[in-house]
Amino acid sequence: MQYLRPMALLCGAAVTLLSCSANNTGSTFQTGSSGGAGLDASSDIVLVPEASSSDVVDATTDQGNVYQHDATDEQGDCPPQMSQPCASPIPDGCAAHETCGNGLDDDCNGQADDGCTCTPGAVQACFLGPPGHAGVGACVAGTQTCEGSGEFGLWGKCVGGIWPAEEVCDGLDNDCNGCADDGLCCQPPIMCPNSADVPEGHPFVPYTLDGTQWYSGPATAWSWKIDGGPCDALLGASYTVTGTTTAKPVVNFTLSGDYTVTMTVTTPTGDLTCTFIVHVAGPGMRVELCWEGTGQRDIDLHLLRSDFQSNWCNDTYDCYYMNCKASNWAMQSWNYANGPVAECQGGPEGAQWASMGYCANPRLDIDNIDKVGIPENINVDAPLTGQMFRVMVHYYNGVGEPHPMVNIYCDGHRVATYGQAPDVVTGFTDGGGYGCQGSTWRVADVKTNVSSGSTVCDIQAIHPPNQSTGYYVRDNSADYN
Ligand SMILES: [Ca+2]
Ligand SMILES: [Ca+2]
Ligand SMILES: [Ca+2]
Ligand SMILES: [Ca+2]
Repeated sequence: MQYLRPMALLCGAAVTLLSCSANNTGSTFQTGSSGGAGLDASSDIVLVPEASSSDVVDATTDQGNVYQHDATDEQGDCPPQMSQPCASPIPDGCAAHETCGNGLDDDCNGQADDGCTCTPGAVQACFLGPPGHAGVGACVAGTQTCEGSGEFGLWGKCVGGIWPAEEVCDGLDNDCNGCADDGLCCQPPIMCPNSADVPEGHPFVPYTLDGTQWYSGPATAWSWKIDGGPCDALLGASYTVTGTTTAKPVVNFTLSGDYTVTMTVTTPTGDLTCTFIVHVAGPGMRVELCWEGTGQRDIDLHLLRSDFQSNWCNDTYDCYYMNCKASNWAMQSWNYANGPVAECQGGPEGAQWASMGYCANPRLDIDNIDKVGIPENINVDAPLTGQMFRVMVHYYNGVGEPHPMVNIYCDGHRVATYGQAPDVVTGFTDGGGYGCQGSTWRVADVKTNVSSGSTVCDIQAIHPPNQSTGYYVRDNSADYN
């Protein structure tokens, strides 16, 4: 049950502060525009997650039989043993009503946890398909972010996963009914990988995608497409790839998260495609910042251990561009163990960390001053349990009003996102420069809970004083608060 594990982790992490389920009464929102379509709970419509109303009608037939008919129609001489239907397909498990807080589309209307309230900025694992098929076969959970500017929001679109699809001849269980290539008459020309079997990636560690593991026949061309997380959408791409037209491209990921990889190999008899997820996980807690106008605007990420109660831009306690890089390391010790050099030697200051012999903890891995399409991120590889950290974003230099976005990861899972459209930060207008002058955005407090080597986080957004909603943007203040 690869799907359930991260779900439990995220809910466990969020339950105290992010209100994973505690506030999901949903009563105010159950008549939302997208919910309550009155669909037959036993229909298979979510096999096409973004189904339009016309798709709904088409999909009410039994999918398993549809595939079987397709296969036999195409290949009349198919040996019976090669076109066997799934003996006991996993039931869809659709229910009459949505259940809040589980990230599933219980009522199979094409939206997970629709009508459920949540705390804006919270991120949870989700699945767009019949709940019974979550985590089965090729299916992989995605994530959804809680949207809204009020005290409570609604879950946004579930993205980044792999949903049930029509069964194709590729060695995988594409429709996630428990049987691979069921109902088809085929000898798979390609053996696509299950995402669960794809090795995990790590930031700054070159990652080779080897297409020959999955296709060994004649090929005239290869192409690869990679879709990443929220910052990739804003920046274009936070990773670099070499060899995208070869069988073995090498990816250098800089951020944590789930990356959807689509491989297409052109063969003499047509194109073959595999789609799978590469999970890239940095250890501990990671905070990433991205913004529009990289290259022209310099925006900086700051992280303070809350118990220090230091001002921002304090060169001893605040981890930021001034003191938290290999080239200028001058931090007061946070009493955390250093990380192995492999965790940072592939980064921008990798050679300098390598010469020091370790990756400091915390550290600013990427300080983007004037480069286009590069994020900024701070890592705490091995935080202590019960400790609190405050995240701040400072507009150092530039003109205009950028809309910065912050993502927080714990154990490689994105658990909070602030500033993503439609909930952008406003009033961040003053590129004020040195000493934390100009616009500053106090983003969130993150409390780390560490046990048995795993980190879960309780995260609380910071609002303006005496308010329970909104982003807290200040001007010309380096105060902790
Ligand atoms: Ca639903
Ligand atoms: Ca649900
Ligand atoms: Ca199947
Ligand atoms: Ca298949």
